Amino acid sequence: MRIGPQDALIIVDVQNDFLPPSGALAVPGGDTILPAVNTLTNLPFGVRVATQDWHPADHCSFTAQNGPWPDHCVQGTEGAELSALLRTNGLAAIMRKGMMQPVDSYSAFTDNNGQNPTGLEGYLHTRSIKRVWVCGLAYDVCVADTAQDAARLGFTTYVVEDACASVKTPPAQVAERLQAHGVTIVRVQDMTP
Ligand code: VGL
Ligand code: ZN
Repeated sequence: MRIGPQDALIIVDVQNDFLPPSGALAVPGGDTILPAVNTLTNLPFGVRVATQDWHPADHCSFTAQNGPWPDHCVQGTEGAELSALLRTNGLAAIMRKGMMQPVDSYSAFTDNNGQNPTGLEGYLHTRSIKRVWVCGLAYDVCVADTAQDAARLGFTTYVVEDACASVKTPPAQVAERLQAHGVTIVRVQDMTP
């Protein structure tokens, strides 16, 4: 598959708090995907964007608020920064999400109740993007929801599975769910000439 001007790369939440060994919500094997993600950034995408989970300190997803996750990616902290190992030079935009205290946002496109679009859809349309390629962390949470939304919004959608790592669901199970929504699962080697 040849990548060109109508292809967008979405790099999801490659942030210190999601990376072993010291991240607050470290995704097992999350650090091992960085070379694959960096390889993808070198391909001739029309648009490359990253997302950044960016929570207020009292966010509803945190255990102190009876949410499912430990404190992570608090706005302005080191843990919320994109990994220093991620190649960011080619990124056109960094889309922050999960900023509103009462609602979480796994997808790069909207929050978890399907309200409050981030504007990424319009941005990609304005840039004539037809196909979206998603990678990053965590495969079973924010990558999956981003890919599912991209497909629902009419983009031809791919997940690059060896450039993703899951927090708990086995990758094969995530792939099955995504394929049922029209997402195609590929590997980095399928995209490099
Ligand atoms: C994520 C859990 C909580 C993710 C974000 O980036 O997949 N997971 N917040
Ligand atoms: Zn989060």
